[in-house]
Amino acid sequence: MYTNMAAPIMRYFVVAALLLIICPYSHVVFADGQCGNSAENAPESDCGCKVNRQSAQVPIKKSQAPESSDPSGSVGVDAEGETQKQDDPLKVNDEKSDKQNDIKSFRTNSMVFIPGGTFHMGTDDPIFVADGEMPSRKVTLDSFYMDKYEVSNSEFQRFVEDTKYKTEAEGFGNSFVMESYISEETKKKITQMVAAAPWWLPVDGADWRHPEGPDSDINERMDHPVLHASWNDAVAFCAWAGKRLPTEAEFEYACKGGKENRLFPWGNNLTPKGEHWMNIWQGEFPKENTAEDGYVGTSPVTAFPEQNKFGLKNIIGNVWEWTQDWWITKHSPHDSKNPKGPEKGTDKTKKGGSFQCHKSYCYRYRCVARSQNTPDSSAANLGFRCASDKLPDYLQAQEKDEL
Ligand SMILES: [Ca+2]
Ligand SMILES: [Ca+2]
Repeated sequence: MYTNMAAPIMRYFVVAALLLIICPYSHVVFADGQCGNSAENAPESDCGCKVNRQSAQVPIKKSQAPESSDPSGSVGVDAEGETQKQDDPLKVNDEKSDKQNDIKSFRTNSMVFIPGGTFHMGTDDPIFVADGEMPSRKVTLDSFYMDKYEVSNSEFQRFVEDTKYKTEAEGFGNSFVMESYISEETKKKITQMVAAAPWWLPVDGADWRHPEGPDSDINERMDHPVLHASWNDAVAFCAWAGKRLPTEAEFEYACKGGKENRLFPWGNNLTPKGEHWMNIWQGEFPKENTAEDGYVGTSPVTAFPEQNKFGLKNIIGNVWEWTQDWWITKHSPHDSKNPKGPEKGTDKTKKGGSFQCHKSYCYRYRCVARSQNTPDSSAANLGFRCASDKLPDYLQAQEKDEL
């Protein structure tokens, strides 16, 4: 997995050179290709946009060893406002176990109907030019169905139990986790870091059952999104479920919910009615995660209000979501119908941003925002949901039962 290092290293040099051209007046050159003056005092970070299996990895020198004093992600409040212990950032209180056990069998595989139509994909007012957020172009889509929720651990467990599927992260033996979410014990065993994104660490034994490494589990997070699923894993899950991944155009159309020139699925107000409608990062990134939205890490896929008229939850925020499309940043301005992206490529496109996104750094919890990873990559902030041309038979039967 760490072979063929020359090409990725060259890619970073080329990207860095381009950024110096693109961002000549910026104080900050972001590792993931974004320009911005607003974060000039912040260290580089990118929500994992460039954490790929092919990324150049270098040994950690003693002086580069992850700091144990970084409090980000280690203190916060959960949805009920309970303070969490600093030494165990993601563990919920024991009294919640009964409730959590109840949701182990809770299904979150329902789909919503997205009526076809024409919309403007992308924007002529991009925040991140290098990401290819522009231009605004007219796209027409047929009707389709979209999962109402991100795929949960509970749903993914059903798939694994049924098929004995082994994820790519399990095969490789590691996956990427942001440093502040990793226990001190696990950090001590990490010997490599990603040259271009040192706050992301390849953790041995991190996989969908162990999101922060071998000493973590999902027992109390069965209704949270599955993490560490590669694009290939996501494709396999959706096929098992009688579905497929959404195209990028479908994802963005579903996200925009019929609104034009708006940042978020519901409009431009970050906190509509004074409430948090998505799981992102509050506080000073990356030093402090105040979790004003209720969550230091991921939230249940059912959390927060429906984000637009289609009834979708967490279509932005919580975890990044894979789409079908290969990544490209130069888009045709011409009208298109049911676009599926380029024929081939090296990276797949992901949408929606994650709980690790903050405006000062990864302002990508917007419908037009986009990023990419290689299809074998996986991380602790990356998940997916499925789409479908038709409602699968078992969901049709389920709908009839509910009538
Ligand atoms: Ca949050
Ligand atoms: Ca999401």
